[in-house]
Amino acid sequence: MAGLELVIGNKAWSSWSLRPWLVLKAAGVPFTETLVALRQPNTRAEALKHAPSGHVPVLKHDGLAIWDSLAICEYLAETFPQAQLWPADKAARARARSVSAEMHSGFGPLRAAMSMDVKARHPTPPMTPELAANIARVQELWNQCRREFGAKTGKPFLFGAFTIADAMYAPVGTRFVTYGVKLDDVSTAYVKSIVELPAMKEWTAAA
Ligand SMILES: N[C@@H](CCC(=O)N[C@@H](CS)C(=O)NCC(=O)O)C(=O)O
Repeated sequence: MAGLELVIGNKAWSSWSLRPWLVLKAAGVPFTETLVALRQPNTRAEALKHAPSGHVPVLKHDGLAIWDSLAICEYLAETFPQAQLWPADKAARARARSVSAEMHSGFGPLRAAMSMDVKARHPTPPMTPELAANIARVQELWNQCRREFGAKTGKPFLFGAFTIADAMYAPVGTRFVTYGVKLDDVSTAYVKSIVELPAMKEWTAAA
């Protein structure tokens, strides 16, 4: 099997790159990184050298280019089944896919008002009704996943052990830290688990 190469954006800002990067770390497989510098005049041209979407992340493996964070995560789950990147239980897996897709396709106001900036600390942005609703919904779904699945396992992540769902929400956790958003107790503990993950620390240190 040819090596894995993940094409990513700057670690400070590229929340979409962070997600599959964490999943590769969770899978424990070696991979190389290629940087496309974001916010440059030639960013799109450089990204287009790797995939036709013109965006990062892109995973290159066995002659394939796979783009879009969630598609990459699904490919990794399929390629490395022993890593259990989705929960083993069918109901938990369905919920993990639901909340991952909800993150991938939604939360526009939160993403716009609080862009990822892992090392920085910024003032909490003005609380529009749309932003407040996004923050409330994230906490609601984290609480539901912890209550119905994760907490029962005695492990700290949404479904117990770290899965793709946690990778999808990791940059939301770091945003809440960066922008000083006050959270309920369950969400505070969950964010702490994300931030203290060795792979998350490694990404942040490299940012
Ligand atoms: N839906 C895509 C979003 C990818 C995306 O927007 N990537 C940003 C970096 S985080 C990017 O490529 N920005 C450069 C550009 O749009 O020129 C995914 O999930 O991977």
